[in-house]
Amino acid sequence: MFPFYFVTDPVLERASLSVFDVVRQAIAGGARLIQYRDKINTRHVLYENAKTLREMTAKEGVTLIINDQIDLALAVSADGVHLGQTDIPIAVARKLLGKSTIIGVSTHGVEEAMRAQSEGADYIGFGPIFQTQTKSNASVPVGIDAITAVKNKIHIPLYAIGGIEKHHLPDLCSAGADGVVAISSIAEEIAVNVAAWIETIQKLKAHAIRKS
Ligand code: 3NM
Repeated sequence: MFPFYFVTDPVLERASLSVFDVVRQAIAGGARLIQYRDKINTRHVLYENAKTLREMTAKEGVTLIINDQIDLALAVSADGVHLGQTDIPIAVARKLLGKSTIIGVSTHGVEEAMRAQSEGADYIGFGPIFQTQTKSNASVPVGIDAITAVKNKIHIPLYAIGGIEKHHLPDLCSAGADGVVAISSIAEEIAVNVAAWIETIQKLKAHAIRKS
């Protein structure tokens, strides 16, 4: 179980920082689960980038997930794909990708989460927990308590996403989040922040295990 899920976004890429630099920094900080998410570039550029990211992640034994595009995931032998609610059905994705490929799904409520699980998702993204500026069409924030409501109904891992800052981690972990995604709040110093977030989450989870 990876406590921190690193998702790429143009917010992270400044003039001097490419998507490769961003991912290199995330890996240096200890990220073991990376999603290549790019809603801007052409599919040709996406393919070239994904191919390079696959080489980089494979070398480090890091899991690479491709956002939305199943053919791209197949073309670069990614470990998985992350689907939104408006993408092709999970069952179809599963048929195309096979049993061992990871399929994650973005969900925004208990019903979507339960449906994702019953249709064969391996994990869910759940959010936005808080208001986010990073996703243009993000839905209404669900709040931390919604995590517990979802985790009471599903057994697959839940990654909390949307407007998450480091000080939210204790509440997110006690609500039942298995891991978190954060984009804007780790952007300033990616490697340093990813390392600090991972350490914090691991300590919180170790503490929870001791308590139970
Ligand atoms: N998906 P930040 S929110 C990519 O709710 C994404 O499904 C969301 O970025 C969802 O940590 C989001 O900067 C953006 O708020 C997360």
